[in-house]
Amino acid sequence: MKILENKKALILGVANDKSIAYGIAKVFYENGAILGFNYLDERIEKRVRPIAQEFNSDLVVKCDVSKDEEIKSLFEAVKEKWGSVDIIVHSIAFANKEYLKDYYYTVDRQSFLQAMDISVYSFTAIAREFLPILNEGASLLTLSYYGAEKVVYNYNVMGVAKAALEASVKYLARDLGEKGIRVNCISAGPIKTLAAMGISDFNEIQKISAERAPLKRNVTIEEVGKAALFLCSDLSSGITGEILHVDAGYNIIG
Ligand code: N5H
Repeated sequence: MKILENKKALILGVANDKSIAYGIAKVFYENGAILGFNYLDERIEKRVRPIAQEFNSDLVVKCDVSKDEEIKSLFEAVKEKWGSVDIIVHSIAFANKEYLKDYYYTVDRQSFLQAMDISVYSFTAIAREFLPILNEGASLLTLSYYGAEKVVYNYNVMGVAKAALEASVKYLARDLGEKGIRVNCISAGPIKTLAAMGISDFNEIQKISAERAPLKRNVTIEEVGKAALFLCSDLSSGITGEILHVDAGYNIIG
């Protein structure tokens, strides 16, 4: 019997096979999970459909998490197909690229709210929407980054958003604990994903992280996937509200 045998896992935020969500999906699939995916628009759909096929999934639904009605229609599609859910992975974030450089304070109201809406509020909105069909022992997982805890140059509004996301993990863990639902977060080291592409100095940040980290390297999406397997399975039944660093140890260095 595999660790996630017969568990229904909704994976939100696969953009391509470099995505952290892809690494998580792969490990979950290898461990027996039944998978479902979302996509933002037609451009992403073209990449997600073949990935869903690779993992034998027939649940692929359009969902732009900034729209209440699309969260609702995702819920309806999942309810219709599966009836209930065991795992939801939220690997979604967005911030206007304009403000991922220079000074944090330059951010305008609209860009601040958009980063908070897509990167923070969506996790809470999804938790609430899916609550009626979450099985006893269900797990919710989201992704963060060290810039939530300490100032990382250029991370700016995303750092503020991730700090709020990590706080919401703890509040959700309290809210849903009495229902036997766990809520956790992985704080991953820098990984070259589509979202990270085009970010100025990304290669430099990866280089510095690898030099400073105890393991002297960066982490892979498969390693994040393995930690996600732990946090979303019975192996971690006593853990909730946790922010688990999967960063080759980078965060412990002063
Ligand atoms: C210190 C750093 C580097 C600077 C900041 C990077 C922030 C990245 C996160 C956000 C989510 C990136 C983002 O929204 C980019 C968009 O403005 C433009 N890109 C897109 O629209 C692409 C096509 C789509 C796929 O992106 C999204 N988001 O939908 C942090 C790095 C060292 C670590 C890192 C990269 C952290 C992180 O949060 O991802």
